[in-house]
Amino acid sequence: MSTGTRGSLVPALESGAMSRIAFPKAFRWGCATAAYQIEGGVHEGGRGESIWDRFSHTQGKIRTGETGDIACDSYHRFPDDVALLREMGCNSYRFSISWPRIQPDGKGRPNREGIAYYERLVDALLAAGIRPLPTLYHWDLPQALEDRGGWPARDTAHRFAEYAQQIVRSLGDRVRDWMIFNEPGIFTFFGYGIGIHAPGIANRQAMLRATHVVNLAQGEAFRAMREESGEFRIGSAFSFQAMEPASDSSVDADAAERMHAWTNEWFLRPTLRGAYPENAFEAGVPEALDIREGDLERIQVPLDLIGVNLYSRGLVRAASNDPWGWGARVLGMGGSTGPKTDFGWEVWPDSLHDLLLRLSADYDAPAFEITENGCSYADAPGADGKIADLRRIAFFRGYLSALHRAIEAGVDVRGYHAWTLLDNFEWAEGTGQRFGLAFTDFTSRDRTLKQSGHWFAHVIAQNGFDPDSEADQA
Ligand code: IFM
Repeated sequence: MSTGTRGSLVPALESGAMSRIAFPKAFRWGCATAAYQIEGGVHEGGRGESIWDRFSHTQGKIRTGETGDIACDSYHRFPDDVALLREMGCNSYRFSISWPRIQPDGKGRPNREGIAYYERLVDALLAAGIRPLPTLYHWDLPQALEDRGGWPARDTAHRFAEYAQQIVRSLGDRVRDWMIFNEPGIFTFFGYGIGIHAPGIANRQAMLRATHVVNLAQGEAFRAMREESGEFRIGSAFSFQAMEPASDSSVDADAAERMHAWTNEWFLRPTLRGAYPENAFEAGVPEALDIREGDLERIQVPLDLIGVNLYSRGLVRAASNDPWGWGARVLGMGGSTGPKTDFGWEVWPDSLHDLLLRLSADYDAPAFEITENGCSYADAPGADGKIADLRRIAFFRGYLSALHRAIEAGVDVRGYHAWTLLDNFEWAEGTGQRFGLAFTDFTSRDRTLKQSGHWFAHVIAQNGFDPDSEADQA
């Protein structure tokens, strides 16, 4: 499907002379963050405990032994974050709202201090001419709800819809665009399937149940939000990877299709079409999901925006006896062929192009925004204090070129958010993986724009870049 140079960081450059890459008028440029990864202030403003507080304080769960207690201290230093966004000329900021700041016990009336924090943040963004794009759930479930069964328990869907309604009631006078979930596939699989993220449960049955309850929660939340205002534009951010067979064999091709279903459609298809992908069902899965009468109708909602979180591609081989029943295995670091980031993720810009074209064709050309895309590299300040993260610039050049080709091919993409604004608490990796456009000094909590941040500002100012120009290289 791809037309680009496979695996190249800068396909446009390799293909010879090319005209300037220009993004559509009114294209949104921004950065994304998440509450637990940046806020800190975990005991302030009446905030309750989240599953990530409990998990990160459990010995051995975080590679560096850190917690998110302080993180980037954005609870106090959010004006610094807004200043960085301004410096780069961003006109959109995707952040997340911490559920336990709003409902410390996961139920009941909203905590006024929690709401006030987000009012201050939103007001600062609006004053800077930046669209606030809050995500309602980026993985920090109130611990009290986990104690009552967490995402595998159906009641959590009702609790979530109540919380969603409270948020839009409180902030809806100044926020118009919303994202419901961040990466349902990741937090259910990592959190309940393999247990490497909070709440640390490794149980296939719990994971499958959680996926269905999350789908229900999204449908319920969408309706609750819509009831508050027909003016809201409501989306969700899903994790995607273009799945490619690792060989020319038909068994690998079938395996890649099954992985596409599990990875890219498990949440999207029920939401937009009211059905789970058939080719991902093996014996026992429908029963494990505990689908009840009327569930699929409650899940199906017309999202206004599809948020695309994409980092890499999946190269797939058929596999028998895999513990998940996928009949497939996505090759990891050793098997894939492109360059790798510090996290070991393959840099493969065509994945973004290919995935967008496929989803656009399969789902009647919905409106997309890129809600996350980025890379981890540990570049630190040099003797001159500058952070020369040239590999990150190469990464963005490649993915933005691929995105531009998708737009030229007719895909409706309205905006792009780099992951992430500043180096932060990267979940089970602690602060060990740096994805930021700004460097965070985790002693002083000072932020400094990296060279990639300056380059991003240049791209935003021109609404594109010239692949042939030296000035646009870095
Ligand atoms: O940091 C995460 C983010 O919270 C969700 N998407 C992937 C990022 C990088 O791992």
